[in-house]
Parts: sequence; C-alpha cells; structure tokens
Amino acid sequence: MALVSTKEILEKADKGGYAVGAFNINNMETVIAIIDGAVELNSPVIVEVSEGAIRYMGIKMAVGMVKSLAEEVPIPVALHLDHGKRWDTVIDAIENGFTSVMIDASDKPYNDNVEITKKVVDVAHKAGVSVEAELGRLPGSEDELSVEEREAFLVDPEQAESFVAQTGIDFLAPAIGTSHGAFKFKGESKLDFERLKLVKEKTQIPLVLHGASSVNENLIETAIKYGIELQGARGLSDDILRRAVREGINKVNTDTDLRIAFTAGIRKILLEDSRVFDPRKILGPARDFMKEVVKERIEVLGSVNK
Ligand code: PH4
Ligand code: ZN
Repeated sequence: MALVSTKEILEKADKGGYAVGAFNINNMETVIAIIDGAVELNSPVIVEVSEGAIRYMGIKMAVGMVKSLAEEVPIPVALHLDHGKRWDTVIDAIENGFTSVMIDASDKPYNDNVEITKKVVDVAHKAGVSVEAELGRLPGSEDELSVEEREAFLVDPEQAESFVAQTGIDFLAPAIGTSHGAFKFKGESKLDFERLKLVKEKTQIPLVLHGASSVNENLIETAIKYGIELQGARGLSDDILRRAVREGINKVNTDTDLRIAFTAGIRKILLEDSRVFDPRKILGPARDFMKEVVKERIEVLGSVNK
C-alpha cells in the first residue's frame, strides 16, 4: 500500500498500548530487511533516514526504495526523517514525501528549541506531515559523565508539558537515560521511569525512545565470534523496553543492532569462504541477520498483527 501517516500509526499504538519499531536505513539491504521482517509478523513499521544516511545515498534514492517496496506489501509503512538538524533537510524531506520529520534542536536553549520546532510544525502540518521533537539530551555513548551530569541531560516533565503546548508537535522524544550506540550502560540498563510516567501524564501524546538498541548477548556473541570488537557493549534489555512501552513509549528507534547484525553477516561469509566475491552472496546473509533483529524487536514492542 502507499505510505501511511506516521501520526495515524502512532496514535493507534498509543490507544492500543504498544509501540512501533522505527528502524534506520543506510542502504537497500536494510530497507528490504526491515519491510520483509515487518511483513512476516504482520506489523506496522516506520522506516527512518538520518541526515547522515541522506548524505550517503541521496534523498531520492531513500524515498524511492522505501516507497516502491511499501507499495508492494499489505502492512502500513511510514517514512520518517530522523534527527533533522538543518532547516533545508527538513524542507527537503517534506517536499519528497516523508510522512513525518524530526526536528532536533535539543542542543539549543529551550526558547530557541521552541521557536525552531514551532516553525517546522507550521510548515509540516500544512503539508500533512507530522513532527517529532526532542527534549533533554542523549549523551554520546562514549561520554564519561557523573551521575549528576547525566541527570542534567534528562527531560523536565513540566517543561515537556509547555513544550508540547507551545509547539504543537505530534510526538515527543524525552531523554530518560538512553544514549545512541553500542555502549549505553556500564552496569545494568536502567531508565528513569518516574520521569517517563510524568511526561506521558502531562503531554498525552505518543512518545519516542531514541537510543533503544538491545545490543543483546546473542548479538554481541555473534559479532565477537566474527571479529567485531564489542567487548563491554550493553544496550536496553527486553524487560526494560517492555516496561518503557507500558509507561507510554510508542515509537522505538533502532539502528545500532542493525549495524552490528549487518557487519557480523558480512564478516561471517568473508571469513568462512575466501572464494566469494559476488556481492549478493556477501550482502544476502547480512540482510537475513538484520531481518532477525527487526523481528525480535517487533515481538518485544507488541506490534505483531496490529
Ligand atoms: N537513532 C539513530 C541515529 C543514527 O547520523 P546517524 O545516521 O549515525 O544517526 O536516532 C537512534 O535513536 C538509534 O539508537 P541506537 O543507537 O540505540 O540504535
Ligand atoms: Zn536518535
């Protein structure tokens, strides 16, 4: 079917108490893995493209791949701009048929974040495109921060309420303790659920969890087996993710798990058979590894048959 509104998908998830996976693409193999995985579980899915991915493959290529594959399948597929930082990219995404955009001005002072976000909402809504914004900040996975410093990055629930009212955004990504990348936690994974609960109560809109990759034991074991250095990597456990969904998260971003699976798949085949040089034989298994990640995530998020 044609691309479906992200807002429609997420408001349904919010009412139904589940979350929808938002998976980042960087090439054709990822697009196929994501959409095939979602089709096998009859689940809605959000395909997202970052500014870096747009620089890598071009916006027309990204849109072309996602749209044409979405049209062939019976599940709802949405196309989202992830971490839009530049005004031009956001406008480009709106003009090229994305169903939602994220404007990420979370590193700016609060009033500037409000002003920039509101400007994007005005333009996007006129075009029927929904908008995600972020409050609080996700520390880089390598940032060495004290507990107090980490705390200062988290969303303020009162501010979240005013932010949503002032900007008119459709979805909010509140910083509640995750970070991007493979090294999210030193010990057990933990999130600030009290804060999440308050944000949901005060905003009453679909919430988004960034930096949500599982980096689970199986993935690390496979990666290390084929020579990726990932010792000490740690992501979000399935239990923590399920609880986040119960407390109001409706969109869950995953990129790192796909990157690890992709690289492990490629390294496996190249290590096992030095006669292989057909790209399809190298990238095919990588695609299959990523599809498994997509399916595992969809099961945890509760969007099977939705
Ligand atoms: N994202 C992915 C960000 C990818 O510039 P870039 O292409 O490297 O950006 O928004 C996530 O929240 C992914 O979280 P993860 O690292 O836990 O998968
Ligand atoms: Zn993110």
